[in-house]
Amino acid sequence: MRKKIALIGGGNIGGVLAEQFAYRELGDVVLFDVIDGMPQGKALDMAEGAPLAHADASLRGTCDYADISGADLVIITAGLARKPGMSRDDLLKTHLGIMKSVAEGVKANAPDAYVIVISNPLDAMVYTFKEISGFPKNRVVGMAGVLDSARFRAFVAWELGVSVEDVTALVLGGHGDTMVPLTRYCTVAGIPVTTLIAQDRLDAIVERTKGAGGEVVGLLKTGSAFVSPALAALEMAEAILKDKKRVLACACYLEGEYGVQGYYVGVPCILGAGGVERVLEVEMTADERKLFDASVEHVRTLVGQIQL
Ligand code: TXD
Repeated sequence: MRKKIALIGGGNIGGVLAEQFAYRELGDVVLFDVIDGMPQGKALDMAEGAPLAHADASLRGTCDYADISGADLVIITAGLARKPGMSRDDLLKTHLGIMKSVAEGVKANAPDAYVIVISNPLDAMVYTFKEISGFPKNRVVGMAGVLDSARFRAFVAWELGVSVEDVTALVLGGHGDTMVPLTRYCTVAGIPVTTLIAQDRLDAIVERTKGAGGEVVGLLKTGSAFVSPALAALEMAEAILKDKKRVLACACYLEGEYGVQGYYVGVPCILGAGGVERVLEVEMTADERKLFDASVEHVRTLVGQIQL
């Protein structure tokens, strides 16, 4: 019996996710959106391509929440993409209303699902989903750190001319300009990157990582990054679906860890069949902790603007 995966939002990221989930045979896919015909058309097109992808998985599009009934995994991209000049936080008001409707729809139709939230502003949207759905913290996680860490890894690999596969990295904190790429924990095949790249170049890579989302938005002009975010969510989804116990930087609900109480913040966690199975608390220098705390403060301020 294949897992049932519901994608709430059939836009840029939702479309890539639907294709990847189905063609990798990770489960049967239901693509939900509010634009009549769009999810149905996208799903039908991908389903007709399945023979060429040598993939047996069902794909269907819908505008009816009843069709996500019993989903094992739900991934939420509902909302609007950023336009040039817009910050992630600018999306807050619009997306609050959307997330409330999504949380009610998922709660009513897939009450036992594991949920990965992607919609921006991420730290506020994943918090909103958890508060409205009432789902336990292990079953609601935000996708940001895996993407931000991938960007950091790519920039380090390009700088050194090495395989991206050999670069590991952790980007913690909120998903915004205050995110904290921890250079001290970045290695190339176990070799600390601080011994391979000069500090000024590392600083430049940190800054590019923090601005990477905006860099793509500025180039695309009509939307934001969507392939790398989809692949980042897929990494998290596979960890849950296959019980891989991956250690990944995810937006997790903290209840005392890192001195944070009752907010979603990007931290390393163990992701498996139980969702967020454990939050890992890493040592930080005073400087790193100062940056992390500033990022947490930004999350607190953002969430403080939410009236549920
Ligand atoms: O790292 C991250 N978390 C970020 C997240 C990385 C990149 C993009 N980030 C955010 O994801 C972005 O700022 C958006 O908030 C979401 C989705 O980005 P995407 O590029 O997929 O946006 P699209 O293409 O506009 O798709 C959003 C879809 C669109 O088809 C709408 O019709 C639909 O969401 N939508 C809804 N679906 C369900 N329910 C409701 N109410 C709804 N409203 C809009």
